[in-house]
Amino acid sequence: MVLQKTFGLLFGCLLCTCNINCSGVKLVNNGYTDIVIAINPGIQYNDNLIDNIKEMVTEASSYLHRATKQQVYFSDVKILLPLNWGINSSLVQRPTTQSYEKADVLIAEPYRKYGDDPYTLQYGGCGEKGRYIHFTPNFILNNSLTAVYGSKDRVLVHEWAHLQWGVFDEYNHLVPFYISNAGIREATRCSKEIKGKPADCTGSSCSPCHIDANTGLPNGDCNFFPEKGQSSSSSIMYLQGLSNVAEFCDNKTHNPDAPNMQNKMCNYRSTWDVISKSEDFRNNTPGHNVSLMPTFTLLQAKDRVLCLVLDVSESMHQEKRIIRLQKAATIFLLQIIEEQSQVGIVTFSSGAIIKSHLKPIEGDTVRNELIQLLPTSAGGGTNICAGVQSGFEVLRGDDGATSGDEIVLLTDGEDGGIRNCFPEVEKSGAVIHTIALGPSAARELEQLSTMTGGLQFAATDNVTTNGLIDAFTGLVSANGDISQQSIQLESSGKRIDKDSWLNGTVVIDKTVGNDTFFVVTWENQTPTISVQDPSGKMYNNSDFKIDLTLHTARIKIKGTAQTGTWLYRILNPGTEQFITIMVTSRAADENVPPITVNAYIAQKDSTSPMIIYAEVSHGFLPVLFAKVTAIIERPTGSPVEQDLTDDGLGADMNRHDGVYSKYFLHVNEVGRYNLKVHVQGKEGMTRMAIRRGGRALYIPGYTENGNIQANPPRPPVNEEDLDAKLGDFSRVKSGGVISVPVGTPIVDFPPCKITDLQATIVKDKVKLEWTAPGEDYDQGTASRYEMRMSDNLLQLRDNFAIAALVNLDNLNPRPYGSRETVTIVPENTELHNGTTVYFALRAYDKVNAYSELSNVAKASVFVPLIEHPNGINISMIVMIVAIVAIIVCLIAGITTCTVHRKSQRKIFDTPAHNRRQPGLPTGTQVCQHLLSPMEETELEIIEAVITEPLSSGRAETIEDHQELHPGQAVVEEQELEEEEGSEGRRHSTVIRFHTHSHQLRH
Ligand SMILES: [Ca+2]
Ligand SMILES: [Ca+2]
Ligand SMILES: [Ca+2]
Repeated sequence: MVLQKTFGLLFGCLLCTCNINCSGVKLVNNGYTDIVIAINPGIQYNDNLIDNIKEMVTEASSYLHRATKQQVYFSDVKILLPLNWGINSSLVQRPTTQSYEKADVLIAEPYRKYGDDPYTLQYGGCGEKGRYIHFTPNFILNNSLTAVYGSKDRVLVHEWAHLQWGVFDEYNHLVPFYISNAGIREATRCSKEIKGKPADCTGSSCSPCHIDANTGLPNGDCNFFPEKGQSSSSSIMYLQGLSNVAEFCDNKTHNPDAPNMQNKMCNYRSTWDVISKSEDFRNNTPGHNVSLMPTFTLLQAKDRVLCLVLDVSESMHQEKRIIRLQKAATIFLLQIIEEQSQVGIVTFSSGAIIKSHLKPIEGDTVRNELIQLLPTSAGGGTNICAGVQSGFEVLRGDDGATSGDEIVLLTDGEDGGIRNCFPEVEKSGAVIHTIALGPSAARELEQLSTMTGGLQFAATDNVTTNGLIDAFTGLVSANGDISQQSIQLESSGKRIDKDSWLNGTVVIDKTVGNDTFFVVTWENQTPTISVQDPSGKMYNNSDFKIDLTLHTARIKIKGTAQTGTWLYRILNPGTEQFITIMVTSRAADENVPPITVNAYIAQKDSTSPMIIYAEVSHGFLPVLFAKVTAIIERPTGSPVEQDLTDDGLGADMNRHDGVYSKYFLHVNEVGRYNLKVHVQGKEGMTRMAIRRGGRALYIPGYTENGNIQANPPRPPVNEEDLDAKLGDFSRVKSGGVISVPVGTPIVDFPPCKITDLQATIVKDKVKLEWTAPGEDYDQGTASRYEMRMSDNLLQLRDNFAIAALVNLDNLNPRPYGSRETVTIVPENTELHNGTTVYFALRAYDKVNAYSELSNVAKASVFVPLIEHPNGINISMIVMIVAIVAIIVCLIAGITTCTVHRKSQRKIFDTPAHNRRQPGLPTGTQVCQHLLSPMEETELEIIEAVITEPLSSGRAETIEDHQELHPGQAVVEEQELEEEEGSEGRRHSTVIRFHTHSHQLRH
C-alpha cells in the first residue's frame, strides 16, 4: 500500500484560540487574577456557600504560596452566582466576559451522585491546562468531609495543580501497592518517606492484609493507612490532607518507581519539576511583600442580551451568501435563542444601520417579527467597526451598558480598519462571537472573539456542508442552564438526483424532546417531505411551514416529541439539487440533564499538530462507547471525516473518560478549518462511567500510635445506575475554528509517542508488546523502531541513546493501532529472582523523524515460593508472569467500564473454594493480579495461567453474552502454550480477564 505523506503546517500563536481552556486567569505580580468560581443555576440560594468559598480560597492562597516556594498566590477571585439567586443588587456586579461555561471552578450537583470526590477534568498531556475543577455543594458546605479529603484549601491547591500546571496524581487507586527493585512491597506514593501501614479494614475491625503468594502483593481489600504525624512534607499530589504535607514532590523527594499517573504522563518527572518549568514560573521572580489575602467580587449572571451584527456588503451577493445568512439566522431566532433573552439586529456595509433595537424574546410572535428584519439585499464596502459600534449602541438599550452582553458578528469581507475598534471592544465587557463566511473574511476577525472569550465559527461557500446553519445553531447560552439550551440532533445533506429520495432516521432520545424542530432546506424546487414519528403518525408538506423565498420547510412538534426513531423521506421532484435536514430540540425534563457534547479543536503549542476532542457526557458522567465522528471543513475541497476514539492511544490521553480524541493532520493550505462532530449512541453499547482522573485522594484512614482509625468507606457506586439505559441518541455539535496564517512553514510530523509498552517475563524470555504508532502521529505506518533496555529507569530515560540496544531489525512496523509483539532473550542479563529490567522505544518515520520516547516498561522476575493447595508446584509451570509494566496501561483506565463489545467470550464458573480466583477452572494459578478490587473498582484485569491436561473439559463459549453474573469473568485475550513436562504434556493458557470486582466479593 502506498501511503500518502501528510504534511502539516505550523501555526503562529497569533491565532491560538480559546479552545479547551477558555479561562481568563492571569498571573500578575505573582498573584493569580480573574479566577472564576461559578455556581450552577440548579443550586438553591445559600449564603454559606459563598462564605465557605471565600474561606477556602483565602486559606488556599497561603498554602499555595508556601507550596510554590513563596512564588504565587490567589489574588483576585470572581464568584459567579446564578441568575435566580435573590441577592441585594448592591452586593453584586454584572459579569463581563465571564460565564459558567468558561469558569475555572464549578460548584454543581452531579446528575447522579457518588460521593463528593473533588476532581479536575484534564484532557491533555503533561503540562497542559485542564478544563475545570468540579466541587459538589456538599464538599463546600460539609466540614465533616475534611477527615477524608483533608481541609478544603489543601484540596483546592491539589486540584489547582491539575488545572493550571497539568500535573497528575501520585496515588493510584487501581495499583495501590507495588514491589520495588529491592523486592520490597511499597504503597504507591510520593514521597517514599511517607510512613504508614497496610491493613484490611473491610470487616468490623482492621486486620493485616492478605498477601497473594503469587504476586507478593496485598489483595484488593488492603489499604495504606498513613501515619497522622509525618516527618516528610511531600507531597500535595499524593496526600494533601496530611498535616505535615505542604510541598510538591521535587527531584529530591520524587518516587519515579511508583506506578502512578504523574510518572506515566510526565515521563517520570517530579511534579515540582513540571510546575517550576511551566509558563507561570519561567519568568516569575520569587519574593514580594504583598498580602496573600485574595479579593473577591460577586458577579450575578443575567439573561442574554444579544445583537446580531450582519455584513451586507456587496460581496454578500456572491454564492447566495445573503440568502444563506437569512436561512441560518432564521434558525437562530426561531429555534436557538432562549426565551427571556433580548435580541437586536444591526447590518453593516460601508456604514451601519440598526434594524431592530432590543426586543425581549417571549413567544413566537417576537421571534417572527425579528425574522422579518433580517437583511435581504447587499451592497457597499465592509466596515466591521461601524457594525460593532452600532451593536454596542443596541446593547446599551436595556441598561446603558454593554457589560456581559453578546454580539454575533458575521462577515465575509476584508477590512483594513478592523483594529481601530479593538480598544473599545476590550473595554466594552461584551462577548463577541465571530462567524467568518467564505474565503476572504478579515484575517483579524477571530481576534475579536479571542479577546472577549467568544465562540468562533467559519463557513465556506460549499453548500454541501451546513456550515453556516451549524454555526448559528452552536450559539447557545453559556449560563450553564442546559435544560434551556437548544441541542442539535441532526444536520446532514446530500445532492439528490431528480425523482430520487433523501431518506433517513433521527433519534429523539428520552433526555430531549421539548421544542423539537425539523427543518428541511433545498436549492430550487420544493421537495415532497414526509416525517413519521415512532407511533406511525405522519407529517407531510401541509404540516410544514414552507418559505418559498428561503427554500425552507419547518415544523415544530407539539408538546414533547415522542422518544424513539423518527423516519424521514424527502423526494426531489425537480432537477438535481442539494437538500439538507436539520433537527434541534431541548431537554425533556428540567431535572434530567440531556446528553451533551462539547467539541474542541486545540493545539498544545505552535509546533504541535491539532488535536480534536469531543467530550460526551450525561450530567457530569462520561458516556462511553459512543461513535464519534469529526467533520472538518477545510478552506477548499470536501470536508474530512475522522473517527475519534476514547482508547487512551495516540492523541487520546485517557482511556474511557468520555473524551474522544484524534490528531488532525490534514492541514495543507492556508485558511480556516472549522470543526463539527457527530455523536451516535446505540442502545446496549453506550454506558456511563465514574470520573476518575485528577481527584484528591479519598483517605481510607490514619495510623496513630500504631492504631488504625478507618474513615467510613467511600459511598458505593450503584452499578445498575451506570448501566441505566441511555438508549439510542444522536448529537451534532460545532466545535470552533483554527486558522492557518500565510507564511506557515510545512512540517512532516513524526510518529506519535508509544504510551502502552509492556514487558512480561515468560520463562527465560521477555515478551514486549505495544500499540504501533503511525508515519505521522497516529496515521500511516512507521518505518522502524529503536528499543533499548537498562537496569536503571532514569538512566534509560535520560541517556536513551547509549543504553543497550534491543535488536528489532526483523520487525517491520505495522499500521497505527495494530498490536506489536516481540519476544526476546536478553543478552548479558540473566533472569533470576529479583532481576529488574526496563525497556523503552521510539519509532522513526521515512525521513528519520522520531517519536517522543515511549513509556518505560518494567519487567521483574518474581518467583512465587509457596506450593499451591492443588499440589501443583508453581515453579514447575515455569511460566513466571512477572510484575510488569502492564500497570502502565492500567493506569490509563481512569474511568472504569464493563466490556460491552459484541465479541465471543468465554465464561467460566467460579470454583467455590477460592474467591480470589473467580471463574477459573481447577489447576488455575492466578499469577498476576494487577488491579485491586477496592470498593470503587468495577473493572479488574487479571492475568492468569491455567494449566490443565489437554484432555480436560474446555470452557463454555457464549456469544454476545451481555450480563455477567457474580464470579464470572470475561476473557479479554488469551494465548495458548503447550509444553512437555515431567507429568506429561501440559497445556497452558495466559488469559486476561475483565470482571466486576464488586460482584466478586459477594
Ligand atoms: Ca446592556
Ligand atoms: Ca479519552
Ligand atoms: Ca512523518
